[in-house]
Amino acid sequence: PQTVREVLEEVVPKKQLQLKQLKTEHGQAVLGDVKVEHVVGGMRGLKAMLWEASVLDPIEGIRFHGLSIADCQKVLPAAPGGKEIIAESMLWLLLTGKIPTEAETRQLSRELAEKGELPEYIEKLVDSLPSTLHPMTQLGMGVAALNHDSKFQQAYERGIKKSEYWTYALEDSLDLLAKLPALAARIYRNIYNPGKPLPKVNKDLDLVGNYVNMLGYGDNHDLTEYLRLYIAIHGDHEGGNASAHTSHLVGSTLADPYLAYAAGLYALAGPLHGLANQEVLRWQMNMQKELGGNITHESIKEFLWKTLKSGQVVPGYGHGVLRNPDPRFMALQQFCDTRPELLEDPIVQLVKKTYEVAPAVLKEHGKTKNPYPNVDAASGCVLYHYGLTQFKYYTVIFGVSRALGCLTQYVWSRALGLPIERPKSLSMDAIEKLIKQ
Ligand code: AMX
Repeated sequence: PQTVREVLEEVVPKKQLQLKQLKTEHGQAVLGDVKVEHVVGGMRGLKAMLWEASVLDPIEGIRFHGLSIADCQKVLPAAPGGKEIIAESMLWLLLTGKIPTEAETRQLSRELAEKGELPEYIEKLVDSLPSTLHPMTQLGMGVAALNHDSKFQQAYERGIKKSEYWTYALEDSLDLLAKLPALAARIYRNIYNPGKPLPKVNKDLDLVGNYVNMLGYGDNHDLTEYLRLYIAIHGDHEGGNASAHTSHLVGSTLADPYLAYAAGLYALAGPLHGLANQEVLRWQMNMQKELGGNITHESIKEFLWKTLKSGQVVPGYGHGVLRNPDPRFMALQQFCDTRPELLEDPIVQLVKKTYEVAPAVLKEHGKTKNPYPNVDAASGCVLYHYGLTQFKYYTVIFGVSRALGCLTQYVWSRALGLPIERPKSLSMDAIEKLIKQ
């Protein structure tokens, strides 16, 4: 089997050539207009970023190097004894555009497990934080502090050539990914099970297998499989979403991968983005409490209107790009559909029933451009069913996953020698002046 480095050594020169040709032959080609509504409207729909690993179609949803989630479920290797895609096979696809063999996937799992223990100073740092500090804040702090050992930063200080950046970026990215389960699990342990011993990283397990084991649910095969799927499909959602874009911007300054990804995590921690993950379940449980035994389409509809009329958004619905139900939502629902014990769970049922009602209500409400569920509508209820009931922690799991995409692009941005990001901003007066010209 080849290593991921060897495959990248082959792929990088081809992509470098492709970019060179794009710049020299088509540098002046027009991809769209910049309108005032773009400048004042969060740049929605503006084609202004290069992002290699995935492209999002508004109707079809995400494709990773051209592969849909269903394609990935068919071709990407699973863990021994499992069926779902694992983080390592998704990472390999995102990084290289190629499908790893089973042996290559296992080799990558072992490499990550061998690098998986946390340095002592990180353990001390995380253990010193108050358990009342939000787990996402803690995760970002731990990730940023891991840059103490950044190979990219050390090499930059030594004075390496630009063409070598990506190799150090890759080493940091693999080191960081390897340590994320131990970091995220330690935060969970400290907040929710203080004093409970943490297992060591098991060299024979895949990344998510180890994560679930360190969270304390290692004997729950179904939860492990769910989190494998969850972490693989949350990994990348093209470049313009807030976490990916933030990490890309910070990386473009040549801040190391740890700092770039920590920055992305803090974008993910906003309620309109990854924190919707925790908000959905809180909202659905309030709904459950308020409706009591009276859970009907009509009563859910009333609850939805109550949320909307109070000026709040319906968490888990709407999207900046998608205009259809999110295929990640559908994949997580399919996971439930094959497991009767999940289908019998009241909170899983409530999420399903809400989906039967919410799009029509949101259409009638008439504001959101996408009345359909995004991935966050589905993800929490299954975690809750399996006993992972602390929903303040849910965005951390999303954060562990998003490293796959953010770090992939960090490596590619350095391999392609992309410049520091510096778009032009305008004041309202300056916009008016331009319009008059
Ligand atoms: N409930 C109520 N109103 C909504 C809505 C929802 N779920 N989604 C959008 N709207 C409203 C917006 O607030 C906006 O109202 P305004 O004109 O008064 O400001 C209007 O509809 C138009 O918004 P849009 O163009 O359809 O969406 P957007 O691109 O500006 O924002 C998103 C996208 C996801 C932030 C928004 O749909 C939202 O707030 N959803 C709920 C939170 C959520 O689920 N976030 C997770 C997204 C996925 C992820 O990143 N993890």
